[in-house]
Amino acid sequence: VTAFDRADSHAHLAAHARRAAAFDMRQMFARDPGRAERFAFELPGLLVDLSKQRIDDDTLRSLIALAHETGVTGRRDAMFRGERINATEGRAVLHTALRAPAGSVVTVDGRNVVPDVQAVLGRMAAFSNRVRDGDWRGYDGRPIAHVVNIGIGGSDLGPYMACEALVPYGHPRLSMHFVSNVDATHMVETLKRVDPATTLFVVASKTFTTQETLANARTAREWFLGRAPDSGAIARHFVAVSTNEVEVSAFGIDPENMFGFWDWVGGRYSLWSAIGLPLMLHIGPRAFAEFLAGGHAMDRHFRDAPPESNVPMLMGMIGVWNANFLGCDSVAVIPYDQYLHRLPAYLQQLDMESNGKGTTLAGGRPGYHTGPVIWGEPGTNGQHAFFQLLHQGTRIVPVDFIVPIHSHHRVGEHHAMLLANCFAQSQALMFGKTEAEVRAELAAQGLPGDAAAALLPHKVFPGNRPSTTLLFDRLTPHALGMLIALYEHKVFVQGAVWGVNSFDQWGVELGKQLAGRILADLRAGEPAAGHDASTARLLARAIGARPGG
Ligand code: G6Q
Repeated sequence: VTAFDRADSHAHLAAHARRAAAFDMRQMFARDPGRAERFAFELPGLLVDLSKQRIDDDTLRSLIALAHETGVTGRRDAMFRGERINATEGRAVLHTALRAPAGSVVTVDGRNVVPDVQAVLGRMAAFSNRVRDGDWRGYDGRPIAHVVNIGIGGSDLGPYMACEALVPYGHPRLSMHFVSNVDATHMVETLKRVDPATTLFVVASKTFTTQETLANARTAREWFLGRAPDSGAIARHFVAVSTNEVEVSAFGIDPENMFGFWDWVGGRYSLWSAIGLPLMLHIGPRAFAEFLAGGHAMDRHFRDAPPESNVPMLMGMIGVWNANFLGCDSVAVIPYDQYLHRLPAYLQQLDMESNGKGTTLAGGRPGYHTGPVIWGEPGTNGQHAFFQLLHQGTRIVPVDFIVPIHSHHRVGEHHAMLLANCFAQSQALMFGKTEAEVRAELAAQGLPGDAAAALLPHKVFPGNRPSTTLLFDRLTPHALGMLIALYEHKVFVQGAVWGVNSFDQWGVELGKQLAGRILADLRAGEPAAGHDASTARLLARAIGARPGG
């Protein structure tokens, strides 16, 4: 039994949820003129509108009580202090130190890590400036024009998402490429688009033992050596980002060309560390500093704001409300911004790898659901695809709408149309369309009685479906930093309530182990004994042998 089960507010919320089944947001808005104001939260450059969630004042009060009873704030403070809250790996969790201003103090084992962070940022900045200024040159004397990041998971999703998000700030000479998949297609198709003499490979791996990344890095090196004048050229074309200097050297990258980080940076929280090197190359050190400052601004808010107005806390708790009390299994994240097209994939890892856990910190099984399924695509595209289910399906899927007020592009009416669609979707989810409204509409269209009656139920929208809208001024590096840190802390809050360790990922290990055995079979050209019949058959088929023969 966890604090979540035991909490008085849990029982209260469960009872409250039975009443909430009758909550009708249409009526709540009609009856309460202050609702939009009370449930909207302003941070510099960002408005978070929670008023279209199925909550009332009592819900929020009880959710805050639940956060207190489950020790969210204590755990938050322990994280900021550098305690080893990642218990299963015995590590501190300090992505917040990566964006702490120079001069602040964050200690791990009695050592202030901020100077270490600043030193790496300084090396990254010096290197980025040389590449961006054209001073760092390839083997034939031309400046770098392509950056290929080779990494996977946390060493890919963050820098890829952020580089795409901040294209308007990108260096005009540099094109950014990201190779993650061990499927050779990913590397082959990327290499077709780059010139070895002007390409910088960034091999990004915290451990430098990840199978996919090392395979891709070896293939890239081989390709490069087949074209470069001599192996000395490696030093101008390959850099590494890692915590493992020994393996980096063994691979053939000079530690001079390595940018380090620390075990207290989790992979999916590492964009702010040297893993962000491609982003710094892309947007430059100054804009990268603004990105960090945005993250830090959100850290200060999360650390200092009272729970009643603490946005990550409220978003996290409302997520708990939707997941555990209203029975929602998934959350859709819909950025109305094409530059944020990788955000759903990024948040999918952040949230699902952090809170997709079936064991509590104490080692027991939680008697409730933990992390929801996170998914999404940019709007308006999603509207023409899966929004049907969001509006009329039998499942309730809470939606996060994320949209900037200003676009980077003033082209015709595009942005007004984008905003209109975004606002309309949350309105439609909330309002729905009643039978009476549909009937009146059909009558106005002059549809004959029978046809109208047959069509009527198909055109009704139940409404009362929850969403949050995050409305920010413009997609700047600072705004992106705030947004990402906001979601990190939201995930943190939920992990704390559910009593799970949001910072390990043992669930990815089993597949890796089994893949090792199966790869050995593929190499040997025959399945070893001991596989289940299905796997044995698949293997046999792939190898070209006949099952059992
Ligand atoms: C993230 C995970 C995982 C990790 C990759 C790559 O939190 O730990 O996605 O980032 O497995 O690991 P390396 O950086 O060690 O190659």
